[in-house]
Amino acid sequence: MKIERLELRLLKLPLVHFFETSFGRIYDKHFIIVRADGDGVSGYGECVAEQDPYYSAETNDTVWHIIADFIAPRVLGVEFAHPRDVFPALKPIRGHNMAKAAVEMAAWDLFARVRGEPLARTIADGGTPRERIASGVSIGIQDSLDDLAGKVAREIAAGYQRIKIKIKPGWDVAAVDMIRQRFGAIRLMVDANAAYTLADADHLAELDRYDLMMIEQPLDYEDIADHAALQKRLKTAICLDESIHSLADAREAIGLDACRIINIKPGRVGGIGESIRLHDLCATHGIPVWHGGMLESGIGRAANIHLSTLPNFSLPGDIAGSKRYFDPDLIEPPIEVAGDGTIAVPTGPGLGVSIRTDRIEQATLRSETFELGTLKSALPAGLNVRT
Ligand code: OSB
Ligand code: MG
Repeated sequence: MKIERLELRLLKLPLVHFFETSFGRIYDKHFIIVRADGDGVSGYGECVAEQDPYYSAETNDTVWHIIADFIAPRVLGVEFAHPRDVFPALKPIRGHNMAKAAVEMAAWDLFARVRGEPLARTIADGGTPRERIASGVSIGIQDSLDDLAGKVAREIAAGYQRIKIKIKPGWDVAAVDMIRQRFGAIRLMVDANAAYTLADADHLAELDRYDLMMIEQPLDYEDIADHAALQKRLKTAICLDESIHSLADAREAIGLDACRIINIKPGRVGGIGESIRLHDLCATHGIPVWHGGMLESGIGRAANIHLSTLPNFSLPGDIAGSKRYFDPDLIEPPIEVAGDGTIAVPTGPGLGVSIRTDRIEQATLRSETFELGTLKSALPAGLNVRT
């Protein structure tokens, strides 16, 4: 497989409903779509970086810079035997996992389309991918507990297999208590997006009364040691999201019992290849994983569905139906959740969904293409591509 041309687009799409985490509230999603052309077909990648460096250090602007100046020169015209080789080829570039993952995802889609098989089959690598995945929802912080109750009621009625709510200091125990009182023994979890410190351990331990599936990323986004100390004081399982940037982080966290569950987001760890390796590592250690979400359009959402077909994705993911996020979505047909809270894995080649290029065009704020020979910024003079 060879990528002959890369196109970057920065898109702005309005969200159906604002989304609020402990970082703040967004009404529109700004994100980058990558198109990789080669062998007469196109593969698509979606970047999960946001406008602000709040969930992670990367932003759309850093992604653009790193792809244009460092990733494009290392992948254009290079023969890859398999897309799993793309991330290792980018090793000289430190960090910037979301930028790497966006290009790598386009390479996986391209490769699977050239083979004429759905991405799930390429990912399964000889195994048999599941045909449907279990779907959960992530409900943002609301203006009132009544608003929250309304959202929970709607998502349960839609069939979702578990409810996750975002928490932060001042919006935590009372919200969980209200949900347990009104909705009983549903599968429930919370995500703090790093909003607490170890000094809040006693307060967080109040959540132990509510039989939560897990508490996601209570402490700092790079911390592992304090999570290990907190896990000792909680009955509820800790799940790490932000703190796991690599397999090495996961090995450390598992070794220290800093978490009992891991949320996998390809953008956070550098792509689908690294996600498969992380999934396998967790399986070896008896750590269940689930697929996280970053409010993706249907393009990124489809890739997440394909990856979630691996066996150790044994808990419902943050992969919900398109209509909760964008209406219309960038794909046709939209991703839909069945009454039993499952989503069918698309069966066409690659991502298996048809991409509405007209809607991409309409949402585009900025675009640029990169081709061998016409690279605006080749590697800085004197800097060799290390292989
Ligand atoms: O922490 O999982 C998170 C969205 C943006 C940034 C971080 C997170 C989230 C979500 C949304 O929880 C999940 C979704 O896509 O529905
Ligand atoms: Mg999270």
